Amino acid sequence: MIGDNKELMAEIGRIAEVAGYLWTKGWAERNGGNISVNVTDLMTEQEKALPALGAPYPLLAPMTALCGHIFYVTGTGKRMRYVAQDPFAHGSVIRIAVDGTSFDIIAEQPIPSTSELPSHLMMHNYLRSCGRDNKVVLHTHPTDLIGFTHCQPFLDSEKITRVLWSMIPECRIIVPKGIGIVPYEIPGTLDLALATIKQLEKHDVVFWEKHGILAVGEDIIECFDAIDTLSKSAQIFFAARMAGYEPEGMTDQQLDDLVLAFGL
Ligand code: 2HA
Ligand code: ZN
Repeated sequence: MIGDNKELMAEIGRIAEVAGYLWTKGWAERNGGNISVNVTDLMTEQEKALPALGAPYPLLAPMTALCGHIFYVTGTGKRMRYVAQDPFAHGSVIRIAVDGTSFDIIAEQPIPSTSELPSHLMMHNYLRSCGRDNKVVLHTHPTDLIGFTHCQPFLDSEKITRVLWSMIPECRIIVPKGIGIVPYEIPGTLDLALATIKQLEKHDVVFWEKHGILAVGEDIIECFDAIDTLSKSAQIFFAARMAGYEPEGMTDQQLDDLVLAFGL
């Protein structure tokens, strides 16, 4: 039934496209990474009322800013390379209950959601409650960016932001709010979610020490582009280092000129 909804299927197609990029980039070993996208605005009233495929899943805390909202989420243990091929066999469409305390899977198959779903929903809930029109939470494992998080001096928001911004002008433009840092936490935990939400007050991209990257935004392609641009900067930095020299980086003036030129 939802397969007839062209707008929704186009968005699912963009999710599958990005899942494919995560795999081909080498950022999604085994079941690494997860995606959730708020698709409420793309659903008809009839689709929003689809019956649940099984029993409701309770949530840890009520998601008061997400009552009745609908998400596509990748499945627990599912591989990005297969999400790319068949998003409905490796993820599902879920609906948050009207009181925000549980969710139902409503399409297309009863694929249990990513282990990070409670964290993703807390982030969606936080961002919407601040009035940010956030639709996407994207988590992935880019090798080069994770590499930076193994080096203590770079586990500093200002320092890592300055280094990556200064490798190419696009980075300053495409990631204008810079990078938040979350010290190591066990994957999938409430502590990791809460520490990430704290960083989302100021940033749209957060580095998780020795684990991965989380980006939020209004559009899945833009979320991917932000991480991809940071990865490009990291590659330039490491390529220069491997060639035996310290990359000069853009000057403060050059970075500030971009703020004026692009109204950042
Ligand atoms: O979904 O990447 O952080 C697998 C993960 C957990
Ligand atoms: Zn991960």
